[in-house]
Amino acid sequence: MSLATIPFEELQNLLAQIFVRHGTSQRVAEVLAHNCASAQRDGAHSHGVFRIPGYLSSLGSGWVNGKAEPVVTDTAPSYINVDAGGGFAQPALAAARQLLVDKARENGIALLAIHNSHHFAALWPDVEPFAEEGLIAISVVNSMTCVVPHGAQKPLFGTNPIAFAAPRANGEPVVFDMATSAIAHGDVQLAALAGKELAPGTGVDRNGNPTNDPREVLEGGALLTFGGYKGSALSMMVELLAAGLTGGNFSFEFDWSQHPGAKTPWTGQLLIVIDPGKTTGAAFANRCETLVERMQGVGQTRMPGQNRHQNRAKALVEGVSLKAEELAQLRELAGL
Ligand code: NDP
Ligand code: PYC
Repeated sequence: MSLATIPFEELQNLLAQIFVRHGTSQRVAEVLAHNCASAQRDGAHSHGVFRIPGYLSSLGSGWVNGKAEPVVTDTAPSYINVDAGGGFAQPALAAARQLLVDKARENGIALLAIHNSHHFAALWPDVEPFAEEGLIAISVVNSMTCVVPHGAQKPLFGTNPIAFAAPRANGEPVVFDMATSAIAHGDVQLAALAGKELAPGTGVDRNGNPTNDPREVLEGGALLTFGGYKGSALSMMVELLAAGLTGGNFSFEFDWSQHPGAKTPWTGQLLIVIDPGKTTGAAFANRCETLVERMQGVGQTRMPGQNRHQNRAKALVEGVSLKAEELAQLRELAGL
């Protein structure tokens, strides 16, 4: 396998061209391209350019509206609702973002509830920028039924990630972003492509028997939650906040079987943004720094988000790395 590199801006433009060519508006294309190129740049490969064929097949199937115009409703001093119009969640967030920040700064906390939306990406790009401007952000999104609730016999939950970002005085923001399934569905697909086994305790086959074979998980099997009943409770919480509260679909509530090629879960997303400037305690970013230093002091050498930030720093100097065949395929999809 030979690798290629491409400058971040160039990758972003290439992806935007592809999205427009496959049915999105320019605005939606730019938001999705930035998100996907950022994931590739940061080495978050399960949601980098690997996702492009899935985006395109969903767009081509008519399942997702690539030209949707989100409708933002200023519901209450700390509450915003957005109807994403059957389009992607990230343009819906972008449409409401400034109002969300203004409300968080005004009131100390603000909530953005997005429904009628498709989220096919990593979640950290949705929260990290808030921390870069001194705010704390938490987001949850539900996906598609492929995870068995703890102790149950059949899948019901989605892979349902939780992302958190907080500003830190002397370093990159503290960010984590994790599926509540034992492994993200995207990583199962990557493992299947690479012919790799899954870790024990990750998934079951179509008969509910434990399997380490990613193909058995993908072909009628399912995933387990991480951490047994604890991850299962968190996954339930994600369903309730991302779908139950926002007006979006639970992971089991949409039926894409009549849309061959549909890949993007039609669900909901919740974001909560907090202005730590309202605290009566010491400056939050300093408190965050203290905690990180103490964690490192007791031996934690790898912080969540650290790998991504290291990959990003490298990519900004050397270019974003991807497989040469992927780059060729992207150029073809862009009509170049
Ligand atoms: P990982 O298990 O790879 O990582 C989870 C978090 O733990 C990351 O913040 C990661 O930081 C951190 N981490 C990893 N290893 C260590 C370590 N040894 N020590 C300390 N921290 C560590 O992610 P998942 O597989 O759970 O999720 C992958 C992606 O899939 C996420 O971006 C998620 O949003 C996305 N996803 C999207 C869905 C959707 O519906 N849109 C559904 C499910 C998942 P780092 O980033 O630096 O590696
Ligand atoms: O990796 O689990 C996943 C996923 C679901 C939807 C988008 N990514």
